[in-house]
Amino acid sequence: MKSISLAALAAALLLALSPAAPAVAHVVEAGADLRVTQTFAAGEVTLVIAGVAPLRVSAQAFRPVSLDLELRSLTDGSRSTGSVRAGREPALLRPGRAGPHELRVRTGDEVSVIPFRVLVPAGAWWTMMGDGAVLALGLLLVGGVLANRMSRLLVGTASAVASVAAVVMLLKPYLPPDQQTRAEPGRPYAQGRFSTQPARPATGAEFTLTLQLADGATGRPVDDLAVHHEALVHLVVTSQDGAVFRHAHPLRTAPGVLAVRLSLPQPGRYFAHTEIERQQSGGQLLTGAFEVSGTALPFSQETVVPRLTPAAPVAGSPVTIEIGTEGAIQPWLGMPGHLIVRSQDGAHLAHAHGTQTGASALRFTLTLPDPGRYLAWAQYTEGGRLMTRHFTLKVDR
Ligand SMILES: [Cu+2]
Repeated sequence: MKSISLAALAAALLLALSPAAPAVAHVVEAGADLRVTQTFAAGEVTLVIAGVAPLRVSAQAFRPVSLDLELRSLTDGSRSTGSVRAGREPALLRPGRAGPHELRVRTGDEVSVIPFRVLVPAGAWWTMMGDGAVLALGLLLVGGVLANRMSRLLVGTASAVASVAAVVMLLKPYLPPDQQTRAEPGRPYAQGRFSTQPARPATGAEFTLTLQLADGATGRPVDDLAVHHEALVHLVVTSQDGAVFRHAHPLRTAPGVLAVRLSLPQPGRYFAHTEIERQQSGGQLLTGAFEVSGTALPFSQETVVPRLTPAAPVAGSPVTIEIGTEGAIQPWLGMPGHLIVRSQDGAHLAHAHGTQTGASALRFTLTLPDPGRYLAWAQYTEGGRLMTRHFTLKVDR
């Protein structure tokens, strides 16, 4: 019961101290599992992180994959290790104390480093109370989330709030000290630089696509990415003609550095579009291009004929796009369906979320700004498989 009253006290403090609640609240829901999707060469893996003491880390993947995990405190260097296989029981990791941590995730020779902050280790409220700096920071970070729960507290679900308070942990990249206290409403734009290793990838050969993010004002690495739609970054790679499409979630390998291994079947020019979202800021789209050499390898792309309303879409007004599916859809990246639409010239990329309509259809609504031909890909998970269906859209004036 003591923890409940402390939680209530903390929640009350949080209400007073959380002016930036909406910006924080969209990053992650307290009490909900934290989900971070990343694309390893071994396949797409969604890490699901729950609890704090211990931290329960499980993995979901379309293919069998096993991961070695190392949780490291950046405060005192203490470590906890474990391993997890996709679809199996979670690994249990034990953070030694509150504060910034890194979770290193390794499979094969790839390592991603996910920074986050453990705010309140269970059963250590008195420690927190004694640690003024950590407490103040924790209050600012969890403010929005707990404040949302306050009304629930008032209507009597105190235990729910207490459990939230006891296990609150935000998967929140740690910020350099001078940025921690600056809760500005909008951060400068990030500058993104795409590069490939090797510089000129060949068809069928694995290469690394790297995105380096620098702060538009300071030039320093951008390391305050918020998890949005279950990933730190969403990368879409498309061949200029739209025949080849990849949607990946690069690994954070160092502050401001995101990398993913790809292999592409067709030579020519490719576009890279990346969606990022910085803490306390809006979303941003970064665009790059690169060339692939070599000879074309066989590949195929599944297509679909969508139902459009109106049948002839017009620039500047919404079009509803309905895609038939074969069976029950499972959520992917937190949504039933995703629609990615690129203008022919690669200058415009839109990402819409779909709703399931009936047993076997997905519906998307979006507005395209300019007339022209657009390339579109609908993505959803069906029967444990990720489906990608391509179609084109002609938008009239
Ligand atoms: Cu994505």
